[in-house]
Amino acid sequence: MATSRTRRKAEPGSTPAADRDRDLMLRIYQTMVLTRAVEDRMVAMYRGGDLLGSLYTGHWHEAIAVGAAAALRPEDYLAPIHRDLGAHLWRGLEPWQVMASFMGKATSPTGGRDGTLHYGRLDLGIYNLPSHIPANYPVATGMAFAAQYRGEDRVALAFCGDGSTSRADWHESLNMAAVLKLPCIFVIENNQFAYSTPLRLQTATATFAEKAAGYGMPGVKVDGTDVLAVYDATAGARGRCSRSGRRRTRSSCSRTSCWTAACWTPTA
Ligand SMILES: Cc1ncc(C[n+]2csc(CCOP(=O)(O)OP(=O)(O)O)c2C)c(N)n1
Ligand SMILES: [Mg+2]
Repeated sequence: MATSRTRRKAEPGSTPAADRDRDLMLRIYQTMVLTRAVEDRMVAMYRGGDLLGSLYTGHWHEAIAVGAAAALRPEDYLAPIHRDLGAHLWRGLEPWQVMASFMGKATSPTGGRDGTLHYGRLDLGIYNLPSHIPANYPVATGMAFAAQYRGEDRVALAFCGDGSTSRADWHESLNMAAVLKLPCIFVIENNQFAYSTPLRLQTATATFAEKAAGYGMPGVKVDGTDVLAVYDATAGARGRCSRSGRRRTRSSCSRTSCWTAACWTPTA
């Protein structure tokens, strides 16, 4: 999470923070802070033996989850993973509902059937995280297909980690989305490890963004701790994906399926 001590000048061509929508910036900041606060509390509860299942936090992923979710419209589909509580909170999930899920309460979004984070909120356009990762990728591809088939102006955005990119369903999803020119945005949260497997054993390319070219879609790499960079990259991808954006830019052939790779560089 960028702080005043780490604040740097805006990237060339990007809008300086001072010129942005103040209410939007405030809400993004509040949601990132809330995400960290909720997860800090959950860590304490986990250590105290108060949670049923295992706990993954989105520490240092807040800017990716919140920045990407904030750049979408409410009608767009979201397919988060275990690092993306911030996206849920942005869409309106209440912190107590997260706690209820991890404690297996009947009041949780899954009615107490899940003791971890496999909850979703269909009414908020958030689909349940399938346990096997990145099974949310084919789900997002399907949601984008549905939107395109129905002629709706909405996109689907799916998150995944660096380790998930080695799975077959990851590649199948990207290929199908690109071939069918679906309004889909794929975000890779590269935190350099998948459990104990380091990045160098996961991919032979320097970045995940460059893999996009192999599928015939645009790819960008941004600093995943820079919420404005994530927001801008996602907003740009959404513009290329959306029906109205395609009409505006007349780029109907090559840009209908998009990709944003958000990479996190450890600072400590
Ligand atoms: C198909 C599958 N294999 C293994 C797991 C167990 N698992 C849960 S999180 C995780 C690490 C995933 O690494 P990465 O995709 O880089 O995400 P990160 O946790 O680093 O954010 C693993 C192996 C799983 N959920 N699904
Ligand atoms: Mg990882």
